[in-house]
Amino acid sequence: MSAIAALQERFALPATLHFEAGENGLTRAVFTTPHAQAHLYLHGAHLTHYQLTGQAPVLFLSGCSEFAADKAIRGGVPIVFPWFGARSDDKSAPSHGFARLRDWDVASTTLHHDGSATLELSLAPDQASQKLWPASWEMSYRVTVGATLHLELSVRNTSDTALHFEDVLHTYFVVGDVHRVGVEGLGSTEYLDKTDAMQQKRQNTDPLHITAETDRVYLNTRATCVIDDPDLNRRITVEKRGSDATVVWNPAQDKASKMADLCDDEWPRFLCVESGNIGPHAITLAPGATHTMSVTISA
Ligand code: TA6
Repeated sequence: MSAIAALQERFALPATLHFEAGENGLTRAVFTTPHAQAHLYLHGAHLTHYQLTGQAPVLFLSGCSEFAADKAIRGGVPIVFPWFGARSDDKSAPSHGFARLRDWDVASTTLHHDGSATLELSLAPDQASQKLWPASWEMSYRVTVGATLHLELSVRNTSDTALHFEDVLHTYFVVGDVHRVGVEGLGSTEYLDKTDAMQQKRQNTDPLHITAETDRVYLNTRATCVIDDPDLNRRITVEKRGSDATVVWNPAQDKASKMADLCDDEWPRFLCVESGNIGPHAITLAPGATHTMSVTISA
């Protein structure tokens, strides 16, 4: 029996959730619920598509994304773990950690009374991850697709020593034109400006308008953010729990032109509003403890 047939037999939810070969033959789960459709690849437990019936897609997916075993998918919701960005002590280590490069296992599927569905996936260390980051841990990721999108990422420390890590749900949102949206919720918030040698600054305006390459790690914020999009005539709400940092990123023309997995004309049509625990907000987990971060997206 093929791997997909085995997943179908164990976890498919008739008329709501099935497994199939997606881009480049990578296995994906396809959600079809009364309110929304979604795709999630087992590669990286990477949610690549979420679309409410009758609306433009909420998640951006690059048309030039490589769906390769050793590459992260460009767009959707990459899972960043156990470090954010480049590893300071190992330049050869993959950017944003290894969780988004690994094939995750399906743990369970659940159909709810309102027609929404939850897919739970799990990840544990393997030889490759142990070489990069020798630690004992277990991750679970629960994705609930319905009138809202609910993402819940848990990390459990299965060792007898403290576990120190960063985690981010690095969400790419579709926008009509990044120059015309406003991001609400980060006014008066301190941030590290990655476009200006990580200078710590304070955002005095609310909403934030994107006028150039923007790459900011906002600190000490549990705020709900809203992307107000006049072109698509919608407001995307990003609510979070268990996260003290928010990242806002758009590469603009110059950086985008250097990204092989982003097509030339795509960069004005996405904005990343990312929820996580980075730098001063990295997590230190006691032995046996679990940390859960959740994000609820509505449009
Ligand atoms: O979250 C913003 C950021 O850290 C940017 O600096 C940029 O590197 C982006 O992530 C994408 O990183 P990636 O490794 O997916 O190309």
